[in-house]
Parts: sequence; structure tokens; C-alpha cells
Amino acid sequence: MDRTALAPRVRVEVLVDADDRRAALHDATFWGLRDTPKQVPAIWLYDERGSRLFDEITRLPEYYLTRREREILVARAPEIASVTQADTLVELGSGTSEKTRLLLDALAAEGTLGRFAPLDVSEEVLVQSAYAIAEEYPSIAVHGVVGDFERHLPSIPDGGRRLVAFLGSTIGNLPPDARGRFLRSVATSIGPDDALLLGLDLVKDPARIEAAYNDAAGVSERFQRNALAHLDRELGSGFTRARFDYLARWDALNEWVELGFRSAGAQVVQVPELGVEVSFADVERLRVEVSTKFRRERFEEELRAAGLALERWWTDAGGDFALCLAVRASV
Ligand code: SAH
Ligand code: AVI
Repeated sequence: MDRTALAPRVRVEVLVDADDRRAALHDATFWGLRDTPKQVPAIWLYDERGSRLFDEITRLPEYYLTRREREILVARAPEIASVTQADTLVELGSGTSEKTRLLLDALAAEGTLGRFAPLDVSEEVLVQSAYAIAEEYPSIAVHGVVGDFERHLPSIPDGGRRLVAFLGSTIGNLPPDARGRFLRSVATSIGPDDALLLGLDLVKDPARIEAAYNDAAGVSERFQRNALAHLDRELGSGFTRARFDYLARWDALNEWVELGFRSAGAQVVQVPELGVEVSFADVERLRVEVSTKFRRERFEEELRAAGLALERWWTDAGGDFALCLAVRASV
């Protein structure tokens, strides 16, 4: 790919410089390791290798989420384009923007598409997909943002009529309080003509949900272990030398999958960069992320509480996954 030729149409804005990102991440990790259960921020999952492993996960036979969401997009993208009439597609946690092409194609066919604005914390993946999309869609501008969707929504590219997509059920990786803050921040960052498109994995047979995170090929486990390797590299810690068993289990009370580890024996892990040593009891948990599964009524209530209103709700034929379109609630 000739990046120089594409450069006039591609802009990449970096909202988190390395120092700022490191300070925020170190702080959150310091406090997370004091929490009950102990936890580390899920952002540690997404270095270059982690992004590649996640891509592999999306193709696993057990990981139904991506296929189901794609099924809905294939069926509904033209309707989404027609309802929203968006000229700018903003994508949060965009990753490789694989499924996003379906939305871009539909908006282009509708004749409204002028700009694509992906936002992701992982700079390598963001830059790569920003250029790839600029090459595939020669008549649009691409304005990529390296940023954190929990902190930088007020700075997403403005102007025009925006469709803000947050696909893959990544919103389910935010625990309830952070999810509430995120939705409130969306509500105050979008205008009356903008819309929010969310991918949501739905509550279903726990055996199928657990299987999606306990695949036979072991990719999901490698993905979580990579977060520990990333931590060790940046904090000089000893998580990969310690003994942790992989954990991916359905929590029926919270309706989420808890992902992370259990300590295999009592042990102490040094984290030199944070100036702490962390003691684990035998089988004590170390949480890396939760993956919440949703129900329509409860989620509609979450939207309402944040100042948003549900406009459309589509599911795949089997009812595994939903795409929902929301707008700012009128006052
Ligand atoms: N949207 C894609 C990728 C989902 S994986 C899909 O549907 O398949 C989650 C993506 O969110 C990764 O690309 C990761 O780098 C990004 N991400 C995770 N936490 C983030 C944060 N706090 N801010 C911005 N991007 C984040
Ligand atoms: C990105 N997110 C929606 C994935 C999920 O299913 O919660 C992350 C993931 N974690 C383990 N496997 C996939």
C-alpha cells in the first residue's frame, strides 16, 4: 500500500501520548490490585499480539458473537443507513474494522458517506486499518483517533450527521458503573441528529457462552495470558513466572463471564514499577475483564437512565446477538 498517496485523505490524531497513557494505566493497575477481587485493567489485553489473538478469536467455531453480529449487519445495514442518513461513521474500539465495511458500503450506497472516524487505544491496529479503509473507499476522508473510549468521547470528530458505532459487544466489557458513565458521556457528546449503534451479546444458555471463552484451540486462554506478559514487560512484574490457572466462568448473578485467572497455590508477585508486592491466596482470583450479556428491557432502562432513547432493536435469526440504535432523548 502506498501510504504517501493516501496521506491527503488520512489524518491520525493521537489523544493519548505514551506518558499520559502509561500514568493512567499504572494508576488503575495499582488500585485494581488492591480491589476485591484483584483485577488489572482490560486495556493490557490489547498490545499488538493481543489484537492479533483477538482477531483469531473472532474466527473460532465456539465464538459465535462476530458471526451473529455480521448476520444482523448484512440484513440491516441498508436500513441503518437509510434511517440515520449519516455522513460520518465514527467507530469506537474499532480494531480491524472488519464488519464495519458493511456499514460503510450501505452509507456509500445511500449516497451520504463522506468520512470515517475510527477510535482505538491500539495505535498500530488503528493506523493500519485507517489506511486500509482509505485505500478501499477512495472518495472518503479518514480521521483516525488514538484514544480511550472511556475518556475521550467529547473529542471525537464533530460536524455533520454522525453515526457512532460500538460493535462486537465491547460495551459488555465495561462493568455497570463504567458502562453508565460511558453511556452518559455518549449522550452529552452526540447531537440531536446523531445516532449510536451498539452491538450487544444477549443472555443465553450458559454452556454456549462459556464455550465461547473456553475454546478447544486455547486461543482465549492465550489472549488472557498475553495481558500478563504485557504487564510483566511494562511493569517488570513476575505474573508470567507465577502459577495462574485460566478462568472463564459464567456468573449467573451478574450475567457476565468473568475472565482472568485463579492463583495455583499461595504466592507473592512482585510489581517493581508500582513499588508493590501482591500476595495471592490459593485459588484467589485475578480478574482481567468481564463480558456482560444483555437483556432488552434492562438495557433499554440503562439507555434511558443515561439520557438516550432506543429507536430500533434487531437480532439475528437465533436471537443470540442484538444491534440497537439509540438517539439522544428529547427533554
Ligand atoms: N470492534 C471490533 C474489535 C473489538 S475488540 C469488533 O467488533 O470485532 C475491542 C477493541 O477495543 C480492540 O481493538 C481494543 O484495542 C479496543 N479497546 C479496548 N479498550 C479500549 C479503550 N478503553 N479505548 C479505546 N479502545 C479500546
Ligand atoms: C471485545 N470483547 C467484546 C470480547 C468479549 O467477548 O467480551 C473480548 C474477549 N475476551 C475474551 N474473548 C473475547
